[in-house]
Amino acid sequence: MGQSTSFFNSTLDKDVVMIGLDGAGKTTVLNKECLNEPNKKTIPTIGFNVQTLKLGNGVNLKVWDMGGQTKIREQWKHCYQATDAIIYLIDSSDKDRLDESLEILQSVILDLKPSQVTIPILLLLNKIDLIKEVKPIIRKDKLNFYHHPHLIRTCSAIDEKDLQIVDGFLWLSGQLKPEITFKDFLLNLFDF
Ligand SMILES: Nc1nc2c(ncn2[C@@H]2O[C@H](COP(=O)(O)OP(=O)(O)OP(=O)(O)O)[C@@H](O)[C@H]2O)c(=O)[nH]1
Ligand SMILES: [Mg+2]
Repeated sequence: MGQSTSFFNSTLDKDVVMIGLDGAGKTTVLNKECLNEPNKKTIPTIGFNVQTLKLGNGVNLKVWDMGGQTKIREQWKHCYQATDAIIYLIDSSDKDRLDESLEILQSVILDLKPSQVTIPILLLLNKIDLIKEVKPIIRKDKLNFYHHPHLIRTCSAIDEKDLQIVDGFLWLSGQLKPEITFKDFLLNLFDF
């Protein structure tokens, strides 16, 4: 009995790489969700920051916040080709770089390893507080997620009341939690 409790209560650690163009708000998201400090001042990330988010639902997300400046983007590949999930941030108020940002996301999706064909992707359209009129900015012909489960959310990382981001993180953790099959249940019950 004790064993089955620990079997079903065991916590998984999963890697999540957070990428997007410089200034999209990645570090602000990390500060908001992992440190509970949405208003903490940020500086451009050189390299990466990492924090573990414990959601209390059996999956701990180790979130790798990568710098988005052009030079640093060369380093993304080493991380996204080894990750369990991707969070991609877009600054929705930066209309001039929207196409560039979508093209980069598309190239990342196409560059994932065959073993990653179904890793989940959370697309956060950030800085929604700076937009007067919320219109759909992602056209289906501009972005193909192929077989990746994906969720698109609009959000504001500086807004303490914004629940869209945590909702996205919960969705990711749900995607990363293995389904417990009846066979697993029986094997655990009889201690195989
Ligand atoms: N108005 C508004 N500003 C935001 C939001 N999210 C982030 N910012 C601001 O945008 C600026 C850049 O945010 P960062 O979190 O440093 O961006 P980043 O994606 O980590 O940038 P790099 O580290 O250079 O890749 C900061 O001044 C943030 O306060 C948001 O939702 N709304
Ligand atoms: Mg940063």
